[in-house]
Amino acid sequence: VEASIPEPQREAWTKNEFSGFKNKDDFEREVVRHVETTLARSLYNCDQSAAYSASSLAFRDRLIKDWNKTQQRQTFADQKRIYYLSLEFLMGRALDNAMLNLGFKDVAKEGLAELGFQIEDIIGQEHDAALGNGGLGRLAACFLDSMATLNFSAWGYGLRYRYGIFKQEIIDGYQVEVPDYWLDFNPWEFPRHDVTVDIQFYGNVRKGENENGKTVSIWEGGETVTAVAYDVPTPGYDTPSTNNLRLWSSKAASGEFDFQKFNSGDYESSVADQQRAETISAVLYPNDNLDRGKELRVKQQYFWVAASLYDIVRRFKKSGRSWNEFPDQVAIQLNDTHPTLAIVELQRILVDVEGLEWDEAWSIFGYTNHTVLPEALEKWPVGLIEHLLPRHLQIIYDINLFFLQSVESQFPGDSDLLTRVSIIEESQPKMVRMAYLAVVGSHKVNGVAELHSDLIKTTIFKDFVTIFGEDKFTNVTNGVTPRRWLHQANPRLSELIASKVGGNEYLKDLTLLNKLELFVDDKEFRKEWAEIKYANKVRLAKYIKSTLNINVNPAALFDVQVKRIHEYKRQQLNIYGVIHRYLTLKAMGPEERKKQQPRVSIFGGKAAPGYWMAKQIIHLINNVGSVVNKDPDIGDLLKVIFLEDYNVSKAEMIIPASDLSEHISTAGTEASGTSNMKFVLNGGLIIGTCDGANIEITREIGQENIFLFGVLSEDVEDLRHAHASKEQHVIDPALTKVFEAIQGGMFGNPQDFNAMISAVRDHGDFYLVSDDFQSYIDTHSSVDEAYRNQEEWVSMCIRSVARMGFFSSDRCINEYAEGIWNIEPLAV
Ligand code: OX2
Repeated sequence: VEASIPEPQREAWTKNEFSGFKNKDDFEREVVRHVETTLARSLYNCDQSAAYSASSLAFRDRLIKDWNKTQQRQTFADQKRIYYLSLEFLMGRALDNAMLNLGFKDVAKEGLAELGFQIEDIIGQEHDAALGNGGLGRLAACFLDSMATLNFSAWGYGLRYRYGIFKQEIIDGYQVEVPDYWLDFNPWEFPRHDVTVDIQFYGNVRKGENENGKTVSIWEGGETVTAVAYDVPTPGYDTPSTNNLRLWSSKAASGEFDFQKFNSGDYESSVADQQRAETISAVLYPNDNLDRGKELRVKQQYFWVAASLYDIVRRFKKSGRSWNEFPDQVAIQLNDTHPTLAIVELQRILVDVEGLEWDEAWSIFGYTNHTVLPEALEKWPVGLIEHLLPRHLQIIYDINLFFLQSVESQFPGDSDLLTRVSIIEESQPKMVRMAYLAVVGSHKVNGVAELHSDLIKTTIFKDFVTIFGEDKFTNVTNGVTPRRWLHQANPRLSELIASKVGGNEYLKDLTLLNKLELFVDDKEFRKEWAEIKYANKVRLAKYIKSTLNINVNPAALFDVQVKRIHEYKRQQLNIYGVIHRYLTLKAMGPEERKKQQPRVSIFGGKAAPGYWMAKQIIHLINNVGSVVNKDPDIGDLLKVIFLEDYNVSKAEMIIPASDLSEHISTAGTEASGTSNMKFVLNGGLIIGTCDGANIEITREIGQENIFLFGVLSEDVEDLRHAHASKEQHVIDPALTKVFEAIQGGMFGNPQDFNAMISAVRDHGDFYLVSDDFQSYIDTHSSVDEAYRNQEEWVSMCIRSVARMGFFSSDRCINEYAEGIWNIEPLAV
């Protein structure tokens, strides 16, 4: 149907075009209008929450204008688009970001002040969009910011979870999970009730004729669920480009609400059908780096992937091009294996629906791997896929057959190799190995930091390097957006930097930070730098006081570890180090104690609800805090803080307040890490292992500016073997003292921590906590030493920031665009 307005009537449109506010007065008018009409309130009834809603709507109106124009421009240019498929987008708050990216924060600040509000209070009203677990989801959000800023025609596709990551409460030292219902009022999304896709599940496959009379496989589904699009405009910084993040929500297909049942009085079961459909997009799985193989999770994956592909194909077909141009128009990036079924679904569309030949091999998919941890690699039981997606299982078998045939012809007679690389694992029950399917179905596979990209080639994908060659495997080291993680989170530092490096241009070309090197010895500059860090610490100290009622001294060294709680990330190593510090202080005389460097050890992070050991770690941290924090011998020398419900908006407050942050995973386990980059960018130093992106950070900033410790990844295997072969593992003497203190009941019921201690002492110390303990505490002593010399410390921080240009997510996107997507930005 032709839906556009005919030429003669267009004038009426253009002369009435809405252009959004351009100055303070306009902004105020828009806010008042939204308060009075959209929200149906008045100046007698306008609280901070209403002011937030109205301000957001005023900005949303502007965004959607830019969004519309961007979409028109992209349609008109008809160039290749990149589609970023991610089950997680950890966006955080949108208002502050929109204000800054559009360059209207000052206008909004003044306008809100005239209307009787402080901008910080209004920004603080917003509920985080928390549709992700941790680094993987936040990376996707940083990438959206960079793709828009760099003017790429890019779409994000994800799921619109009704419940994002749970809210964490700490009760009596234990984590308690509370549902995160965040959609009550969300001004940042546009429901597109006209953009829907019906998705099938279950059913049967038979042979039949397609529309062109060709014999094909026909899948007749047993259940249909409708996907409804919700669009979230994502603005670039200092550009009119505003891209789209399309999130799918599930609802019962119109035919599915059974009026028959309803009318015959079986109201309950007709509603139950509806609820079953809505369950698909109801909740984000709260596991980070862990695969649990639940049926509902595959249902989510297929639902999202099928809806997205339908949309992508629909858009392509509208351009009227022939299928052989598809790879020139479409690039799809798979964020981990979660969207791997897209490979299979596209094959189904092309062969079964479009009637094309199987062999049209297209280089459309790129696959990003984020982990080598075996427990995180997705595998689905063959029976489950067969039941849920019968045609897809056939296609997976076909893909595997053709692949194994080519391996066999390349390496005749190597049946061990065939077993090793088969997409189907011959176990009981048989499993589909999603990572292998992703490798076979993609033209490029990338890791997320150099060490990690090397490791995938020598461990999980070793055989595939032999088969496909080195070129298929590449590295794109992660990055972060300096807009959110410096400009927004740390406005004063961002302003100070801008005053030295030639204005805000550096936010679009982060390598310009290197101009700061010239000012390292500038006394006045160093002073301002230190003042800003101090002010950020004061702000965090106030927050700690208001939430936990604990006084911390902002002059103490703030030592921060905030990330998901995981044994491989080793928060246990940190807390054992804290206990060691406490015991050492206790053993000192008052005079000696006075000479020690005061510290605040700050922890934050969620444990997956089913991850018992991680929950024990949280419990121990809290118990240690409750003993240490009220010990009069210790006072300000040591405080232990656990910040509840770590999320993106809290990260924006915590990261700028850190002196030292901990990135202390067992070597070879953290694929990259991205908060390490954020901390350094905000003028904090790192204590870390030679793991993930720490290695490249060291290379960039210089090893004299980072505190590295611990075993190297190449030694990990041998150490683990050595532990396993011993009867009882000999543990580090300092760590033994820590264990004795815990077992003596110093931090509550020792039973609670038996499993943690046992993991080290009796179960092979898989994460090498004991091996690294001595070097960890020695390195912390070096930190204390270095922190005493504040002048030198601040110089180290400035030098580090000056050398962080490499870690912008803009650099990542340019690397993906050139090396994987083969796509150019669109001129604006
Ligand atoms: C995370 C990785 O653990 C982290 O190291 C990395 O920085 C981040 O992804 C972004 O690449 N789930 N989360 C991750 O991997 C998986 C799987």
